[in-house]
Amino acid sequence: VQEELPSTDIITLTRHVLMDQFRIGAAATGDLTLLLNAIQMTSKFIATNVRKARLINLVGLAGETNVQGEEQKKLDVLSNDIMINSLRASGKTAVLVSEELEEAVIIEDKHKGKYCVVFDPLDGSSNIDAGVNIGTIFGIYQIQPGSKGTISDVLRPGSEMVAAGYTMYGSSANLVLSTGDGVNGYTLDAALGEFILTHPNIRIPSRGKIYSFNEGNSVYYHKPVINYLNSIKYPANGKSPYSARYIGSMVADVHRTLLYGGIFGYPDDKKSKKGKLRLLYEAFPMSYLTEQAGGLATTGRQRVLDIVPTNIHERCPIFLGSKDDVNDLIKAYQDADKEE
Ligand code: P6P
Repeated sequence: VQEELPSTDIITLTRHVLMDQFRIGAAATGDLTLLLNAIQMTSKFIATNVRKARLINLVGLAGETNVQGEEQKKLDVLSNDIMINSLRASGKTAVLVSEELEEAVIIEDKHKGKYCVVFDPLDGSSNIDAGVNIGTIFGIYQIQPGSKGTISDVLRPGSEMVAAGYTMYGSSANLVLSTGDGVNGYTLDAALGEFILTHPNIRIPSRGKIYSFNEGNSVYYHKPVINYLNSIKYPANGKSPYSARYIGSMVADVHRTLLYGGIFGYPDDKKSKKGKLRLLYEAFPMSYLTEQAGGLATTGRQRVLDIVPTNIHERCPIFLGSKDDVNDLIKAYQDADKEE
């Protein structure tokens, strides 16, 4: 029996992005590839530390000392530090926005480049003690023509991003990325230290059978959301109801939605007036990826990627997923608004 020979036509993320850039004829200076290499490195570093944390319980709170007696940094602080340092050192960035930092980082001239990166270094980290998948989410803008790189370069609609992605840390590290021409998934081969193309051209099904909401907030939900959820939990004309799947880690819930279809939602409600998720480095990147995979992302009344941010940490309501499912949600808002 012919033994399974390892593939010798391995497509690494770096090679695939370069092929993509040349194929779409981008002004391939290689800058975006080098920036994405810096992001890959941070994902490998974070993956290693998340895995270690699970093994030797490094997840303690900042301020404690770990088994080596070193000053213990919380994983999300560690993840933020490696991203800031690596993105600065790449020489390709001008403005950085992190969920962990109150203010944007404006890169000093000698390290300045033409990209702005907005990111949540370790989203869902409150779940890490339970071994739930968590992740890094990032979005990339190019600075505006003539700009030296200021906060106005990131207070722009998500539709102006040139790339977005996430790395999910679970049994393996999965990096899902779009540079504006579809979505591809890569899995870290720790032995090679490379992200390998494993999910080429991810397309979200036009309709799914899963809804992903934290229904613990139902008592606060507004009418359109209540009506929509009832329509899939108690369907008319004998259709079978949808299944509920909610992990409580955005990267994991969105990853499943991209692959299996359905709808993920974190609505605004009577308790959270603008919802909970952050616009710039959670909603924008995930909406960008969803649209690039053939899905939709809305606040219920507006395309998420059309929103113009007013501050770097603002929140927004978000529903994303299969286009037929999200269109049903949008119709629930239109019907409810008509009744007003
Ligand atoms: P809730 C994790 O804390 C997070 O920021 C996202 O990853 C996740 O989608 C959401 O919050 C979960 O929020 O209120 O359902 O626990």
